[in-house]
Amino acid sequence: MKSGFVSIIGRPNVGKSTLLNSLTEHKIAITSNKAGTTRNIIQGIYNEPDTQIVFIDTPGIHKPLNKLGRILNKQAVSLTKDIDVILFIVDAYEGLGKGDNYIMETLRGSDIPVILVLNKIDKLTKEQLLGRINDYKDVYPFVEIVPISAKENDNIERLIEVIKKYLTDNVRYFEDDTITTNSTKFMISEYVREKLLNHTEQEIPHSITCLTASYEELPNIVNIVVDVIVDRDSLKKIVIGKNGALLKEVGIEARKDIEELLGKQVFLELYVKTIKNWRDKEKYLSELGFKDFE
Ligand SMILES: Nc1nc2c(ncn2[C@@H]2O[C@H](COP(=O)(O)OP(=O)(O)OP(=O)(O)O)[C@@H](O)[C@H]2O)c(=O)[nH]1
Ligand SMILES: [Mg+2]
Repeated sequence: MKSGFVSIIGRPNVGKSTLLNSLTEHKIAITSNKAGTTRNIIQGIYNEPDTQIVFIDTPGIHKPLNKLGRILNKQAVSLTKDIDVILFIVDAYEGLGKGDNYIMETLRGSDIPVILVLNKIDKLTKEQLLGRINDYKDVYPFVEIVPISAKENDNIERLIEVIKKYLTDNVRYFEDDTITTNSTKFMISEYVREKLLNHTEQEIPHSITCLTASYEELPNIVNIVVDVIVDRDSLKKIVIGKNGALLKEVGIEARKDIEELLGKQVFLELYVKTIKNWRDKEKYLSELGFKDFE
């Protein structure tokens, strides 16, 4: 038996959450083409008869603009400690830049093995990929370099084999059928937020947060209410859409994912509410589950 904790860190939008889902073969974390999608620590568990790996997806490390951003950075950086291996994931298409250098600076001095994961190789030629490996290989003492495409499931099995070499425990932490430690209520609110991210542009997605307000399981159906919280009244109209069209579409799409998760029919209601500047208010941040731990 081999087991251990592995954290996935990197700049926003490099594909950390896509990788978590691909490693675990479940939709545990939501993903989108907008930087700043993940806002919480998300654990996904990989099980094999003789191996258990707890993968920890983190918010992208970036220059914080508000209190929420500072909390997210702190959470992500805290997960570079007390774990067995770090997967430092980069966007191989974009290549090495300030953001990656900043993260490597925070890793420097740590004795935890760091595996460089070059993602999005589906967008590169072989020659370009070799060039990228050269750019990164000497800037940090990576224990391994593994090119992958998280989206196309390319080289994921190889990545798991490489990770196994660095696992140090020999206990099974969770039952075999546990896929995440995040609560069902949290996952439901995230699925709704993912659909809203897909249907909104620019600053709007970042101004939205979701909270499962009620969850009632009946024999044949689960009744669920999710509050969609925006940080100013003017956004309410946009999120609801013309004659409620946007919210309706979000509801239909989210319900499909939730039904798949629960394996049951779902009745989903969405309510849009305003909490002014929630991203800067300690009180709401902690109510919404964003804890500033030190
Ligand atoms: N072409 C390509 N796109 C990818 C790949 N992996 C992820 N993406 C896309 O990159 C975007 C960001 O993916 P996420 O998984 O949400 O990125 P993240 O690093 O978790 O982002 P944050 O949570 O914002 O830090 C999405 O549009 C993904 O579909 C890949 O291997 N190839
Ligand atoms: Mg993410």
